[in-house]
Amino acid sequence: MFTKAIVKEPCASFASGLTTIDLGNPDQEIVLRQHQAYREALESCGFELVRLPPDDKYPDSTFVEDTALLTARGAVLTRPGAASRRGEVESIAPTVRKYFRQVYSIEEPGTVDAGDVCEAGAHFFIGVSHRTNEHGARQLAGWLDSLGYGSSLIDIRGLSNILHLKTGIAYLSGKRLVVIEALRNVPAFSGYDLICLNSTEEYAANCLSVNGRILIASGFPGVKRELELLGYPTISLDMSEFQKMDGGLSCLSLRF
Ligand code: CIR
Repeated sequence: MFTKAIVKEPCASFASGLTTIDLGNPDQEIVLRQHQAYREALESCGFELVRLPPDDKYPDSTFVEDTALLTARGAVLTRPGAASRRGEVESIAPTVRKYFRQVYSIEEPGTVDAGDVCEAGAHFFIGVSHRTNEHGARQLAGWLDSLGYGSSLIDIRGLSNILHLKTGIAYLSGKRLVVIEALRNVPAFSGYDLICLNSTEEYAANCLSVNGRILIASGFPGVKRELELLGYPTISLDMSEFQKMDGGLSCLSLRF
């Protein structure tokens, strides 16, 4: 069970953050409403929120997930691949240190966005992407090993439709993963039960399994139905404005 989630409200400069998607500009009023609904959904799943104030210096800073990896045995502060996001780590570090005794850091020349890191029980899948480089992925694998966790590196640099590994996969429970078609045949996923999404529902791959429920982006009835048939209660959230900035459900919080 998770008990706490760190969230950071979207700042006024949110729309000037990084994006590769051409879905138009986010509407700030709707952004704030969607973030509030997200916070309320986490609270309804039993989370106590650690709420950090918006920070206009870093337009992407509401996507807190990328700045740290929190595990039951220790935390790792990352070094984001995008230079414009590096300073976000310094501002989240005191909060992470407040709750974790064991805190490691990714060092230069390594880069890691924790959106590339998918925890699946005692094993972690680490995406090597255009944000997380091999050096960073190996440093992270080393820290995870010292905490007693296994990991596998998955090269996603050839996949143009996903920014981070977790844009395309989510861990549900047991040996079950949600994956997009392009990741279906990844050798590291053999032995897992895969729920493979059809191409029109790929944005829903970034769902979030928390305390017995699954937060899912609204507008993807196929995957919602499939998850419910498997016995997972779902909570649907409108993520339209975060999607415009390449963000998804997992990116908006750090859960522990
Ligand atoms: C970025 O490009 O860094 C942000 N606009 C979106 C980050 C999304 N984070 C995530 O998937 N973990």
